[in-house]
Amino acid sequence: MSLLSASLLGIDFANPLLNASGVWCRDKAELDALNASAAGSFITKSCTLVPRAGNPEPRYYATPLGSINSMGLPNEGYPYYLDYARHHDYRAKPLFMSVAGLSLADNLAMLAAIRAADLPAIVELNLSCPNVPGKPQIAYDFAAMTEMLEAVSLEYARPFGVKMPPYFDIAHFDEAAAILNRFPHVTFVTCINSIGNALIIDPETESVVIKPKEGFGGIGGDYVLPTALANVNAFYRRCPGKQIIGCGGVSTGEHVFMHLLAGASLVQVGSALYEEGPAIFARLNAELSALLERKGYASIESVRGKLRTL
Ligand code: RRO
Repeated sequence: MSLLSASLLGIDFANPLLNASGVWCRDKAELDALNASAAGSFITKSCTLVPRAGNPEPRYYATPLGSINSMGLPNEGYPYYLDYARHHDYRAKPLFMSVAGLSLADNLAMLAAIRAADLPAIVELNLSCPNVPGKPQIAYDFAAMTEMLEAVSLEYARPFGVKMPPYFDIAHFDEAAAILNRFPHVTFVTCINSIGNALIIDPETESVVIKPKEGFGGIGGDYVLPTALANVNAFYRRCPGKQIIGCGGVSTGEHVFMHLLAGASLVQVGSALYEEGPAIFARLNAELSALLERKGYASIESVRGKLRTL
C-alpha cells in the first residue's frame, strides 16, 4: 500500500491514473508507451468489429482551453486489441479494453470473443461516441441503452463498465442512473466522454477548425472539467453499488484530487495526454502526492467521495 494505491473491482492499481480511451492507445507502439509510463493502468482505443480509418483530417484541434475532435472511431478492429490483451503482462499493470460496436449485434459479437478469451482485461463499453455520422449516442436514447445493457449483460455475463456521455439535467441523471442500477454486471461507470457536437471557430480564418461534420465535434480539456465533476458526483451519489471512473478536464494533480473528492476511484486523462504525451502521468502522480501530503491525507481512499456541501 502506498499513498497513491487505488482499487477497482477488487483489483489493485499502483495509482488512479490511466488514459482516456482514444488518446495514445490506437496501436501497439502507443499502448506500449502507456504500459511503460507512470500510469497505473491503461485502456485501448474503442474498437469495432472491423478496422476503420475514421473521419477525414483535420479531425483533432487543440486550443488553450482544451480540444475538439471528430475522429470517427478510427481503430484496428477488435481482434488487434484482443491480441494485445492476450500478450499483456497483467502483473505489471491492469489493462482495460474499450468496445464501441456500431450496432448491438456488433457489440455482442465482440464481447462473445472477449469473454471466450477469458483474460483479466476489464471491458469498458462505450455508450457515448459522438462522432459517427448518422449514429446517435446510445446513452442519449434510454430505450436503446436499456436494450443494449440487457443483451450485453446476458451475453457477456461478467463485470464490465460503461462510458457515459455528460448529462445536463437532474431528471436525466436520475433516469440514467436508475437504468444502470438495474444491471448488476455494470460494476463501474466512467463519466464523461467528450461534450458532443460543440463548434470551435477561428475568428482569423472565419472557419471551423476540423473537417468532419461541418466542424462539429466533441470537446475536452478545461472546457469540460465542471461538467465532468458534476457527472462523476451525480453517478457516485446515485449508484452506491458501483464504482466511478472520472474523466474530463484533468491536466494537474489538483484536477485529479477534485475527481476523487467527487467520488472517482480511478481518473482518466484525455486532452492533456494528447498534448503532453505519456510523461504526463509522472507529473500528475507527483502533483497529487504533494497535494495529499500537504493536506495530511494518507491514502486516496480517504479522499474519495469526501466532497463537502454547504
Ligand atoms: O473516435 C471518436 O471520434 C471518439 C469516440 Br469513439 C469517443 O467515444 N469520444 C470522442 O470524443 N471521440
